[in-house]
Amino acid sequence: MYSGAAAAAGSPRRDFISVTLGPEEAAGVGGYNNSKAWRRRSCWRKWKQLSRLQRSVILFLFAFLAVCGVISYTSMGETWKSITNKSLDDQRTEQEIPRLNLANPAVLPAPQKADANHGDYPELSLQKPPKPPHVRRGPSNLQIKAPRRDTRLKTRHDTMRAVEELVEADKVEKTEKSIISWRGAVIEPDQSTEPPSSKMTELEKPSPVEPEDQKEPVPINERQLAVIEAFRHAWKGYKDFAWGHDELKPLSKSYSEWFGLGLTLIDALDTMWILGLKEEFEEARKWVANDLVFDKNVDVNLFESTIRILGGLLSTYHLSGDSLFLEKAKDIGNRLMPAFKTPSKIPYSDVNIGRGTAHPPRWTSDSTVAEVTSIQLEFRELSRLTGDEKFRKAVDEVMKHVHILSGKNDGLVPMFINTNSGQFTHLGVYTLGARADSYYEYLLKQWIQGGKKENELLEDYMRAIEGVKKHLLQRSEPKKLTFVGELAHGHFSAKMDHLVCFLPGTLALGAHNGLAADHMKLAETLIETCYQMYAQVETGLSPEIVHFNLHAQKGHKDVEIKPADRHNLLRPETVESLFYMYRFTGDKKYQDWGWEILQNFNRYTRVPTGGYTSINNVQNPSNPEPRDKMESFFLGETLKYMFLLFSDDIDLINLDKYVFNTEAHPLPIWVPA
Ligand code: DMJ
Repeated sequence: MYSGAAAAAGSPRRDFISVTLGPEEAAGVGGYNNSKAWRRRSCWRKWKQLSRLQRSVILFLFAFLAVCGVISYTSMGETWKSITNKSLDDQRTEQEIPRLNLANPAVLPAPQKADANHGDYPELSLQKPPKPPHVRRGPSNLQIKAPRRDTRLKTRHDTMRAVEELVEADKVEKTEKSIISWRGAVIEPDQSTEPPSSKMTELEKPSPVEPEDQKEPVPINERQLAVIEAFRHAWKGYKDFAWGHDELKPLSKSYSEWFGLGLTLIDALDTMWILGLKEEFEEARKWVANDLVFDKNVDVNLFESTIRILGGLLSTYHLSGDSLFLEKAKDIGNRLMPAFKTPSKIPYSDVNIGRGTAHPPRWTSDSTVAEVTSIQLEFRELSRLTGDEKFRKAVDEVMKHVHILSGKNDGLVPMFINTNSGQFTHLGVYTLGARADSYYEYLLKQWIQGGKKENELLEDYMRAIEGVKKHLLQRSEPKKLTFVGELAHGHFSAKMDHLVCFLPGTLALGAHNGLAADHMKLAETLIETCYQMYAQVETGLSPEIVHFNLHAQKGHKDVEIKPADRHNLLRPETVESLFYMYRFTGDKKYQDWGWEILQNFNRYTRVPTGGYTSINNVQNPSNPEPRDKMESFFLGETLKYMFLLFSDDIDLINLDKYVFNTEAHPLPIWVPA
């Protein structure tokens, strides 16, 4: 027998449980009866023998145990569910990674020989990357907010980078929540380009991020891979021999300085982004973060540093969302402002960015018209981003001034303008080439940038194109190519700079934006001419300047080249226009022409140890006479436009959302179509 201690102590209050076993049960007397009926009866008898309190306590205990059981069952269920899901996720990831790996192009080809042609590019005949599963393009307009960690929201680099992004996304989750790393960019999640100023009109404020594009990404094709390969080859030369300097000298394996600001590196930043070259981008970003210093006693050209450095930093900021680039853009923007302190407000050509002083060239107080009128896209955008109107005011004033200035010829402008008087100088010479070219380009592009509202810009542009048609267009013999010549004091010259080949693209962009349809027709005839400037030359590369034959002569082509003009600086203008023409017409011949040009760059300008070089003689395939210099615009513009030309993805820098500055740096259209 067992009884509880309190019972044994004879306590009057029995607030404890006492279980008493009968003698038979305790001793097993009477034999073993384990029938169900006996057990039920026996239990019931014992239950009845308990006091009410004892029964309540037992019932309470049962109820408590039941509740505990239900709770633990539920939480076990959750645990199991998550374990099951996790293992499913793991399985999915394991299945996706190999598939994504297929989309990730194989290791890119080794450097090519200078005389390589397409047949010599076995590595470039890579399999077409399959559509990456679950990967789609992110918002194709401004990437001004931190991109979501969801790997499906990446841009078209996905074909190159999907695996890395999966890994990166995973890393990000495990590390700092406040910093999101995406393609080398370090982005603060709450960062926005919203300017602090309330002075901005609604339309001029940075556009909000649009809902992401739902379309499937367009895979990178073989020609684009060839561009990536070319870029990497050029970058290798720059990295090995000119890192952090302005330009590579690929033959002497050294570098040249112009401003001492890492010009090639900055010009190439957004190209790397667009091509999906993450590692290169990250490395370059580090240089910008740690080594790019503008506080230097150095004279820079206002125009060149605006289009290449300010433009490059702004576009990279927009593409990456990385505020480092905006900070640097502000810094250089501020340092360039002394250029506008002139009697006429027409800026000087040169600024000392360390001392804050500016001056014209030593031999004149004139500035170049194209230079003072092709810095507006960049400074206007800087104002919009910073909320500081001073940048925009300064450049708008120049445009307003030029708008009402006399000395134009049916909208065509002279090449020089005086910084003291504000008047055009060297009147009577009109060209769409050097010193005037991008004036026309920026009339249209500013109008587009600002949401097609600034009528004076449009008027000036339309009038100028009429002026071109009236004074500068002629047809050559024997092929009757329409070309843009020059006018000097009433005399027509059949001379055309390669620089003029920006015009077909600009005309096509205008037509795309609703301007006269005959602009598109003219663009089509002019791009044919620009192509012939390559095709009719022995190396298949255009010289810097051509002269067209106006009269048929036996054995003469349309294009004549003077000895002083037969160099090629790896310029972008024809490829740039091919890109616009392909975007707007879808005619594959433009891609094919660009492909020919790329192959000829590879044949005649590629330096085996890294880099590409400008050449002195496009007429001598056996010795094109390398000049030992790779201009920064080869990476900033030429290869970027090549890559875009070969793409069938209209959202890869959508032309209804971005406008390219004259150095091929895409800036947002303030009111996208
Ligand atoms: C670039 O710096 C720019 O495109 C500029 O507008 C003209 N010259 C070079 C490229 O040729």
